[in-house]
Amino acid sequence: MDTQCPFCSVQCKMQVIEDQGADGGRPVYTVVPKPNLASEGRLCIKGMNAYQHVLTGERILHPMVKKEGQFIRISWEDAYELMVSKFAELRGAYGNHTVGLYGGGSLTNESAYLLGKFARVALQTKYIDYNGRFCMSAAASAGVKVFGIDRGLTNQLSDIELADCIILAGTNIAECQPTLTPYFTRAKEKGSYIIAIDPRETGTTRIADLHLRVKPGMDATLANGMLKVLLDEGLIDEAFVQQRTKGFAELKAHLNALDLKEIAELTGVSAELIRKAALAYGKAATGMVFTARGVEQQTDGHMAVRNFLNLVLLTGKIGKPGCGYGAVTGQGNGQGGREHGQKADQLPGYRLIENPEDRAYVAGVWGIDPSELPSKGVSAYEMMEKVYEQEIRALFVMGSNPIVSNPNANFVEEGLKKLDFLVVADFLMSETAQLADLILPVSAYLENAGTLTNLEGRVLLREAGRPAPGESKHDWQILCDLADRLGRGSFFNFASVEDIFNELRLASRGGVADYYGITYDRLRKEEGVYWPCPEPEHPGAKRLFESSFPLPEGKALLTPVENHLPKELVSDEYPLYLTTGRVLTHYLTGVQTRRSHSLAARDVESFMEIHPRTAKKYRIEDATLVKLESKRGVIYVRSRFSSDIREDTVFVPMHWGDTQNVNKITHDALDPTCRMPGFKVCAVNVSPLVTEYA
Ligand SMILES: Nc1nc2c(c(=O)[nH]1)N[C@H]1C(S)=C(S)[C@@H](COP(=O)(O)OP(=O)(O)OC[C@H]3O[C@@H](n4cnc5c(=O)[nH]c(N)nc54)[C@H](O)[C@@H]3O)O[C@H]1N2
Ligand SMILES: Nc1nc2c(c(=O)[nH]1)N[C@H]1C(S)=C(S)[C@@H](COP(=O)(O)OP(=O)(O)OC[C@H]3O[C@@H](n4cnc5c(=O)[nH]c(N)nc54)[C@H](O)[C@@H]3O)O[C@H]1N2
Ligand code: SF4
Ligand SMILES: [Mo]
Repeated sequence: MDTQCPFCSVQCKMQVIEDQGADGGRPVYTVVPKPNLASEGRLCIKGMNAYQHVLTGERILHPMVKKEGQFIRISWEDAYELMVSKFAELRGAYGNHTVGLYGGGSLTNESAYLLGKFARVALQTKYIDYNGRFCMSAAASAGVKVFGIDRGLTNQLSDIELADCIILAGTNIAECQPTLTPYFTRAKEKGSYIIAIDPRETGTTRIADLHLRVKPGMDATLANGMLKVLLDEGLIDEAFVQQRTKGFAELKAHLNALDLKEIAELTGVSAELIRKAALAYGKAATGMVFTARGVEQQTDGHMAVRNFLNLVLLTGKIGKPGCGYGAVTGQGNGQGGREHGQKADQLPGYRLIENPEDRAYVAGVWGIDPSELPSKGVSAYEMMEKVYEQEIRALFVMGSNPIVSNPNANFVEEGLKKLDFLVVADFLMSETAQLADLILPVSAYLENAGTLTNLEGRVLLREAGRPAPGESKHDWQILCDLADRLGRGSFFNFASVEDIFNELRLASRGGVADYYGITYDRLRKEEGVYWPCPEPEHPGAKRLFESSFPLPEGKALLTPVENHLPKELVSDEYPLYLTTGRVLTHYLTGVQTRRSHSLAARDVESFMEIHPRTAKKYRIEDATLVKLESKRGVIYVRSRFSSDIREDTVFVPMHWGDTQNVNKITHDALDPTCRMPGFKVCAVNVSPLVTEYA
């Protein structure tokens, strides 16, 4: 089976080979990495074992309805009938917007596109959003504002080794996009100076020459410090700033008024180290800046990213070899999944649902009147608030596990339990599926063909390696079947994924994320195609912004960014900062990787990373169970000592549910611009679970 890894945004190509076991025993699987431009033939441990959760049992193989607390097998016809009648009943009583849709960044472009169309055309609800809101919304919205376009990497991966200085801010590439690590080690071998910004030591900070152990949530302020040094030391690319940007005067006035000592205090990084980092980047002839969720999953994530983009622009380090910016996209189709309409405010091709021209264009492609298109809805967590308030009474989840991945998870769970009707389309029994009234079995990556757009903005075709097992169906098939039963079948008349892609090409044509020139034929012949690609003859855009930005006058936007404190600060009652994130072996809410025996064996439960000195203060021993508590709830995890984490901060990964679901304690404040939750900082207290042995 030729396929792509279902997990992160690198989308490593691989082959899974099935051999019949001896004497009719269990089949044996071998995984072989396949050369391709991004992973260069590497696979990480998750990719190597990604066949396990899909091929070895535990798959949901037929639709199931919940009766008296038990799931009972039903036919597809009965499942569809139930959905149609429930939706009709609720829409009749409460209006179209009582049904919400919740998508995900693992869906193919075709399924994500269809989900957006299904919401607007088949159900005519404004309530649709997806898990990528928690992932890419800060960087995406910053990219759109500052550059006029949001594409993860502004240049190719091969530019990394041409960069003399690299800033890795809140990104743990070594554990989260491991097959990309050699790009950075090669850069280092060529003399590149690498700066990592992270409150804790990780596989990535270990590669770095300089590690700034920033206080959680203080990245915007730290970037202000670096900008100030650049300005004071005359390390600004004046010509670039004048010709290619706007807003310098305001930014300069703002930076002049800042005090580096105060910044050092606020960020927990000494003025000396801030200077060192700024001088290294400012003096380098070429350089790249990367941000990921450490900077972005903050209540000022949008502005924090913009401040790192200020660094890029002031030094003119973009649009040429060895220079650029990368928002390191997370999910397998985190990039494509945010372009074609499963976001509350969006239509395909990165068009906007509130823009009359965009509405008219897409309505034309879909063959409806623009007035039939609903307006914009709300972001993912805000949908959960609407669920709680019972403004949304039916929810259809496709490709997410929201009770584990949303902040303030106890509240979210309470809300989902109030729903009149919860439908989950999944191939595994996630924590959210367990709450469902109806479960629809879907195909997994080995079975479902389609395109995915990797972190570079390169569209890749994933072919199906085997038929969908049992009665499971592809996500897109379910949407077409349902649309038909809802009386909207004529708008969803697709026989194959390629048919859907061809409509997506048209719907995106002329938009920011223009896929028109990309065809399945090309994708089979070439190793993927970069967007924007407006014509079939167009080679695809490998490096963006070489001569201008897609904004008025072709200029990028510089903006002053205020120093910003996290929404929740430590107190006597909650004296430590909690930050959250990932480990190498598990993926997101762990639904898939916890079901892979090789991966589960490496990290079988959650943990709390804590500095030994802090642990001593709270009477915590290494490798013992602890209770972590915030204003929202409590979880129980095992301690893990690390002298590499800040003493005022503890870290817990996000890959476990139930009593180890870290989102039971994270808080729900959102970034005012992009509605990203502040997953990366809240205040907690910790205590040993067992204080005395009998
Ligand atoms: N192994 C693995 N790989 C994955 C995933 C996975 O679940 N597991 N998920 C994929 C997805 S969807 C995503 S979005 C990406 C995420 O990729 P990353 O963003 O790289 O991963 P995280 O671990 O969430 O956060 C990165 C780092 O930010 C640090 N951090 C925490 N708070 C702060 C802060 O206030 N400031 C700064 N500067 N840093 C801070 C954390 O210590 C962590 O090391 O990974 C993708 N790849
Ligand atoms: N505290 C904290 N919380 C976080 C984060 C953090 O750093 N800290 N990170 C956030 C980020 S960046 C992200 S991306 C979210 C992710 O959060 P979730 O969306 O909850 O992520 P997954 O665990 O990938 O859940 C995906 C579900 O969809 C199923 N699935 C996979 N592929 C398909 C498919 O093709 N079709 C269908 N129908 N189902 C499929 C899987 O089996 C799984 O049950 O979590 C966010 N939550
Ligand atoms: S998890 Fe990411 S880096 Fe690892 S094999 Fe899969 S796509 Fe590649
Ligand atoms: Mo993500």
